[in-house]
Amino acid sequence: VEASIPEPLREAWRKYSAHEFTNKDEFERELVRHIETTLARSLYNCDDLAAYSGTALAFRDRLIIEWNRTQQRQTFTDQKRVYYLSLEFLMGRALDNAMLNVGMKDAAREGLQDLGFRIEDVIGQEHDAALGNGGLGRLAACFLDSLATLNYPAWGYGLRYRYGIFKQEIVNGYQMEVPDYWLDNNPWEFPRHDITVDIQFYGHVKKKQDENGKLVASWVEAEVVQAVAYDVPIPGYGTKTTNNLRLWSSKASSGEFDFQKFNAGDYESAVADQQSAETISAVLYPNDNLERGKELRLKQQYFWCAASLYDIVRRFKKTKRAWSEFPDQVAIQLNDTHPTLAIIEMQRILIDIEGLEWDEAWTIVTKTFGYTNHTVLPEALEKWSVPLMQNLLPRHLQIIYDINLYFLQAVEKQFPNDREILSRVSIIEESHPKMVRMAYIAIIGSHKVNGVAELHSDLLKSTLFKDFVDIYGVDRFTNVTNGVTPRRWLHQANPALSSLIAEKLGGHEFLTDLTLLDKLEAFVDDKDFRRQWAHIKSDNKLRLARLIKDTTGYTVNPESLFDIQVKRIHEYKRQQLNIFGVIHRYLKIKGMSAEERKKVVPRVSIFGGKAAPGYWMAKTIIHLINKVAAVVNNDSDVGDLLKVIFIEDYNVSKAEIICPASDISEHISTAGTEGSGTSNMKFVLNGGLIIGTCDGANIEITREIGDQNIFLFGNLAEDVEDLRHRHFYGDFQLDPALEKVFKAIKDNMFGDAGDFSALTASIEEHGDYYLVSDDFHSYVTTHEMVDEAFLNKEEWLAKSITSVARMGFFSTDRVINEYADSIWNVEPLAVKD
Ligand code: C3B
Repeated sequence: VEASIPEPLREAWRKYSAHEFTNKDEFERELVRHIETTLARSLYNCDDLAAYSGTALAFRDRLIIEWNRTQQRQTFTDQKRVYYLSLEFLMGRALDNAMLNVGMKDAAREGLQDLGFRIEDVIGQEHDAALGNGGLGRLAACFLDSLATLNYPAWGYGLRYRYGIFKQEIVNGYQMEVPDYWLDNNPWEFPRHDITVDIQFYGHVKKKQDENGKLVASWVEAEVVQAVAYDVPIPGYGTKTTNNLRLWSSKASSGEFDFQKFNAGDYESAVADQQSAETISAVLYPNDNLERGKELRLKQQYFWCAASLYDIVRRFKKTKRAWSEFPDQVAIQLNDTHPTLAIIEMQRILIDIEGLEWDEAWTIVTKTFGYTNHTVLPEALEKWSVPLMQNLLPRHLQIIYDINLYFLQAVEKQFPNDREILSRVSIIEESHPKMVRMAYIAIIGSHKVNGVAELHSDLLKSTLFKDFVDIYGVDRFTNVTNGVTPRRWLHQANPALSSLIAEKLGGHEFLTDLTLLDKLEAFVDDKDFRRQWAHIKSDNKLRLARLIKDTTGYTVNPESLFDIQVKRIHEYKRQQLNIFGVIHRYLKIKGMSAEERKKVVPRVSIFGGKAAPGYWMAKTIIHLINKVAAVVNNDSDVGDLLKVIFIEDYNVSKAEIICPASDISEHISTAGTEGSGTSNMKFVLNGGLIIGTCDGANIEITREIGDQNIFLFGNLAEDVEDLRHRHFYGDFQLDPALEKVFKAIKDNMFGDAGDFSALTASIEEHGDYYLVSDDFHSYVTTHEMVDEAFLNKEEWLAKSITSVARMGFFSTDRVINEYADSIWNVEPLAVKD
């Protein structure tokens, strides 16, 4: 059925077509209308939540009007589009972002005030959309913001999890997980019940003849699950472009499969099937940098890849172009290996369904895909067991075997005298059971592979993917250093600083060209400017102190040095190094005379982050932090000289309060383990200094801001392997200061020492894989330098301002332009006002 209205009837449409509100009064009218009609409430029963829902609906109308226009424009011009496939989108709240991006926050503030509401209270009602674990998911969210802001025709594709990342509660110092049901009252999604795709699982493969007598494979007797699209509008900042994030939800197929059961009277089991279909998109796997090989996870991956590809192919086919033009119209970026099956699915569509020859199809596939690697940690690299894949996706496994065969034949030709390279680069690992190495498929099936910071990309080339550099040449591998969106992480999170900068630079242009920040350096010596800068930091620290008081009950002195480490809890990120350093500081203060204590720089050590529910060591670290907090914070001997805080349930909206409030933040991973890190960028952009190892993007941050403005410590990546090797052969000496810390723990200073023995043993007895002891001395002496530096307020301010001025490189706008130029080959779409 042709759904498009014929030209003669379009006049009426044009006349009545929806318009967005453009000022405070129109906003108020829309708000009241939504409250009274959509929500069926009135001025007699309108609380903050209803005001939030009404405001969100009013802004949603605005977004969807622009969304419609953007989609029409993109369809009409039919330029090449980018599709960003990510299993995680850690979006956080949408309302504040929407208000700022469309430039209507002031109007909304006044409008709400007229009607009796404070905008902060209204914004605070929104539930975070937390469809991600950590850095990888948040990066995807920042990318969407930049893609829209820069007017790229781009879509995000993900899963609509019923439960996002769990909520963390701390009970007696332990992490407890509570499900996060976030979908109630979520006004930001549009269900598209008309956009569905049937997705197959299980079954088997039959060869049959097509109409030309050619043998083709066909995947038959499979179970079918339906994917339903939910669309989330993504507004750009200061532009009319509103892109689409399409999230798939699973449901039982209404097709034949169930019908037979219903007709056979097997009602209960048909309903049970429905429930089992719905579990596919039920929950986000809560692991960060860890893969566990569960069948449901593989189902999620295929379900989402297949639905997304079907959608992309359908859009392409509408244009009636030749298949060879597919890579000129479509760029697909794989956010880590999670969507690697999209490569196989594309090849399957082209050869089994569209009837292309293998080589022709494979050329199209490799020109279309790009793959971003985010980690070198071995436990995070995805492998799927062959029997599992055989059962769930029989046709895909055949295609994988074929790809591998052709690939290995070519390698053999290229390196005729090297037998070992074949087993090293084979997609199939010859283990028991055999495993499919997803990263290898991603490399072989893409035209570009990139890491997320220079060191990381170099490590990929020299270690993990070295053989592939030999095979394909170094040009297939590139680096695109991560960034953050300055809209959320400066303008939204730190409005006062954003205004002050705008005042100095004569406008907010820096928000879309972050390199303009360099003009701030001219004001470093301006006394008045420094005072204002310091004042904003104090206010932000007060705001965080209030959050701490409200959530932990502890009172902290906002004059103290705020030292913050917030990120997923992981041994490689080394929160244990931090808490051991805190214990060291505590013991030192305890041993001081009253006179000596007067010289101590008061400090608040703030932690936040979730541990994967099954990651026992990470949970032990959280437990230790909380036990140390309970002792230190109640020690009247120490008072304000040291406080330890664990902020429960760290998430995006808390990060927006935390990042602007640091004096110093910690990015202290074992060198060579952190892909990039992005919170390092958020903290510096908000005027905090950082202490860090020579790892990930810390190195490039140092290069940009100058090594006098950062506190670097610890062993270098190039020395890590050697140190580990030496530990392995018994060459290990526990650092003497760390030994004292361990003694305090073992003397039950922080409760039952048995609770923490695994943690100390991993260092003392099991080889100290993360080099906590090796870096301890350098870590604590660098912290002494931090104290010293903090005493010189003027010098510290100068460092803070200079650093912000030099952070222009770390915007995701720069990142997206690099991907667009060097990987996607797409152009922004011109948008007229
Ligand atoms: C993360 C890395 O751990 C970070 O260093 C990096 O900044 C971000 O990705 C974004 O590139 N990462 C993650 O959050 N989850 C993974 N499974 C792998 C990497």
